[in-house]
Amino acid sequence: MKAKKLAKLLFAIGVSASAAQVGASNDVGGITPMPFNEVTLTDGFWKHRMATELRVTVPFSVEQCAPAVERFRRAAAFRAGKPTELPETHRFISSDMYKVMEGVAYSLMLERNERLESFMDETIELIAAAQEDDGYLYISHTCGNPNVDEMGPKPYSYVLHSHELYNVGHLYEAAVAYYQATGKRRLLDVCIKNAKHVNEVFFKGGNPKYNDGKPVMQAPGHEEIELALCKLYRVTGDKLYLDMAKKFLDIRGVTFHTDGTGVMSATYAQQHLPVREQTEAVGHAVRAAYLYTAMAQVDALTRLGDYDNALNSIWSNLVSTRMHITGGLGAVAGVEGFGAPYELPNLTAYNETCAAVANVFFNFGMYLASGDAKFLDIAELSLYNNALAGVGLDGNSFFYVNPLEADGEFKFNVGQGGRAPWFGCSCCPPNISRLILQVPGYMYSYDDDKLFVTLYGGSRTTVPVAGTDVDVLQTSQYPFDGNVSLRLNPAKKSRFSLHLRIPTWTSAYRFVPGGMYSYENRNDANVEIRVNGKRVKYKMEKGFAVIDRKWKEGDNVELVLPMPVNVVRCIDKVAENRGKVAVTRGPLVYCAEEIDNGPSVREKSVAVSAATSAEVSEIGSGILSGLKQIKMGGGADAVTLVPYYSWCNRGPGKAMTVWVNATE
Ligand code: FUB
Ligand code: ZN
Repeated sequence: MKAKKLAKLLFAIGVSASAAQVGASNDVGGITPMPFNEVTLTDGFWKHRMATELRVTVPFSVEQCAPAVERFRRAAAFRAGKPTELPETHRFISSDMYKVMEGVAYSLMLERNERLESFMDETIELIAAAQEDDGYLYISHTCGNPNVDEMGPKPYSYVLHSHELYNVGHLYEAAVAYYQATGKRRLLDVCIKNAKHVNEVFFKGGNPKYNDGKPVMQAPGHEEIELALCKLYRVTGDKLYLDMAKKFLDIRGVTFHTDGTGVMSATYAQQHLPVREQTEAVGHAVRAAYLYTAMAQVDALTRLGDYDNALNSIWSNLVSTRMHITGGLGAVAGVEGFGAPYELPNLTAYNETCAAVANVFFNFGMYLASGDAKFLDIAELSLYNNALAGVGLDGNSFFYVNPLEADGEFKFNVGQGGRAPWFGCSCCPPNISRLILQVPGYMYSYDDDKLFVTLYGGSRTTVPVAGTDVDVLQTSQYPFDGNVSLRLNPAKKSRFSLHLRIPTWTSAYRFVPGGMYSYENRNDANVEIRVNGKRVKYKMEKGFAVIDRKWKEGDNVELVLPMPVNVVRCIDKVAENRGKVAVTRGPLVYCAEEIDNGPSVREKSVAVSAATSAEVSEIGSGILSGLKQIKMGGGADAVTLVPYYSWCNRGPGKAMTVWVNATE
């Protein structure tokens, strides 16, 4: 791999140039994404969201971390033998803080902020002081006040539910990000020490303090460390961490099984089969999606393709039987996970924000490994609908669960009654926050003489393609408008192919891959591409329109992705959606809220034919200002719809529905 490409790839996945020089020598196949901090948002949707993210969400999240930071302060004092109250017993509040720290690190790559950097450095010192000399890091056991039912009596004695490795996995991600942002390696060293300790205790044994000196040899109940170890490998170049990631994957479902029900069932933690033999998405959705993300990464890094078949089967199963139209995963509340095929309730849908975030990570990784845009369709679906619904437009109010219907009552005490500033179990807010910060990194990628534009939005970047640097300036109001303009400025005239993603939602019949959600009206509008004003023919390859030519400075490409209002019918097997339709426009799923439609909104009906006369207009004032609403139907059945991601931003959540009764 050329040095420049390797350096960019390393950076994109968590390595600064200096780190790349220090040790990382691993080559990674497939497509290279442009690092998010090398893509400047210039206008439009993401520029706006990013401003709220940096101005509100990141500092707000830091404030919300205070109780988690306090635990570390106490643990540090405890270890130093100073008088202190014991830290509150908690399985994974640390992980929420680590995710906040990861987000802070990303924000520092976008704009320097001394206050945030001080928060990081001070917190890192507390973490380092709370770490045991042998590398162990988990406050409740270190301070001798574990909740034995949740954590076991001793370190690593209840790996199924203790979250010891889940926590440190998030720490590794934060450390890699902070090293990438600042070059400071204090936290990275804490993680290296911890990872080496985990390797000894889990795979070698010998220390009587842990599992009587025998190797624990058990995969953690909550996946996360596997994908984090891939990041640690990439940043250090030390193959130990990749080997550990693969070992944790390969012992899952092999060395340990539970045989209970609910959270004690083997499927709950994806341990019912060796992972390479798994074919269906089962169990806890966040765990599952982190697992699949790690499998894709380990496959890419080892080039063994061990999990290829499993991943493709699981993906097909997911998108054709177990995914809501919003890209939501994990419909069933009790297990925060997948139910039976087609078990996709609306009012009681769980669809945790974290699961949607993980769905983006998983599918973007699958795209990078395969070059197939069908994975981007799912990443985009999940991003613009379920994931974004997880954070309010104000930037500091959140949803944990994301149902597709609401009646104004609290269902799980974590969402439907309204957005919340934070949660007792607050995994979701920092997850959506760290995702938004990385979105510019989902816009462009490249591979030798191919330049891919994968997500549309006002932005600028410089992509190394075909031996030259190509400056790309994109103008677009996507996802509300399907016109995209690209000005290409290669440093020198060069031949390369421009790959423009043509989303599945532009097709005549289908909203997304998977066969569950089809257009009821035929979507006959055609995609058009012009180069310097002239319409061009293009070939389609893996979901991309490919234009192969010699490009020169100032070439202008216009892409038109028509965005009519579409009416979507769900596969009949989903009992809840029979006789109903959903309304979509572009990648956005719309919903009808009580505030626009009255309290009986869930009883309204729309005629499929009303889509052709639907009015699309920009909302002029209020918090939804700038968003496009849809009005369709007439009389008692006139319906006003807003993007699903924007629901419950105008006062507490009342009635809402995505699936509307269909009269035809
Ligand atoms: O267990 C840690 C996190 O809390 C999970 O990822 C979420 O589903 C929630 O249970
Ligand atoms: Zn969550």
